[in-house]
Amino acid sequence: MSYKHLILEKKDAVATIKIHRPEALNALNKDVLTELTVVVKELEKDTNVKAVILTGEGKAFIAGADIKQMKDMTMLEAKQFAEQGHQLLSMIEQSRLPYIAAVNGYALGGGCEVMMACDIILASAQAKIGQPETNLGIHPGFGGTQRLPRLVGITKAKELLLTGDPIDAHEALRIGLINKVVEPEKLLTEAEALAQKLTQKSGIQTSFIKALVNKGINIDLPSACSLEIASFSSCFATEDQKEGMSAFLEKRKPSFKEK
Ligand code: DAK
Repeated sequence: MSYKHLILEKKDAVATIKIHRPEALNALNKDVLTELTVVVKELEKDTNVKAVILTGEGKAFIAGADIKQMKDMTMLEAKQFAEQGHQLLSMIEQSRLPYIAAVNGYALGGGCEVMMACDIILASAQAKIGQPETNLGIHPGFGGTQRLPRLVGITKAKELLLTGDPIDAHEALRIGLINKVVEPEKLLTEAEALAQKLTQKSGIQTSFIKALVNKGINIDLPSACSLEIASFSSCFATEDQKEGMSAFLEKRKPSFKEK
């Protein structure tokens, strides 16, 4: 399928989605959200793909939800818009695939929320990250009030949400919001190297690990540990477990078959 606001590239087992609406700093309108939803579903089904990079064209990753489109929304339209965003972010979070956000510039509002739904976040040293919605007379609507405190703790989350002030990539790294700060010209190369590394893992384990962390963080520890026990034992029903352990003992690299 061809996209108006996205560029999709596939190299080996890595898919790169670039949001391409630079005239509006890649702001998320309904069309962009719809296209992102379609591409995420498409990649989920593509068994040749084992890792995804999400990035933006130009000086923004995503400068937020589209303010021009939101300005005259009714309450019902706002609810539908928020549900559309939440559905997309849940799909990324629950995807079998590891998503790497390569944050090339502004990641504000909905952009920060998309970023937080990804599994590993690399940010350009030029990135500016924040939840400025309060300055527009609203609060985050794509999960920002919920994912941000889970990632950085209540203290820092409230500061960012209440002030609306953006932070730079180094501060985002310091508070645990992102994984790494990268020089702008190296961002995509680093993201690609990381993605290639992830494609060498067992995709079954990638999806198990994502599910355990994402589910476990929202439930009590004993229940979460029970989930891990059940999941761990099911690893032993996979060929990848036999292959991984045989490869170690035979002093060779494993070749996982996703079985
Ligand atoms: N929406 C629409 N257009 C945007 C935009 C946005 N979020 N951000 C930038 N643009 C447009 C600008 O209007 C401008 O368009 P023209 O005037 O050229 O037509 C173009 O992109 C270039 O922007 P600037 O001229 O402003 O560029 P600068 O380099 O001077 O400034 C900036 C860059 C990122 C600092 C500035 O553009 C800015 O502050 N942008 C807004 C950032 C922001 O407030 N983001 C949060 C958006 S609110 C909900 C659902 C979702 C949400 C909330 C509730 N429910 C339904 C409950 C989420 C909300 C948000 O994300």
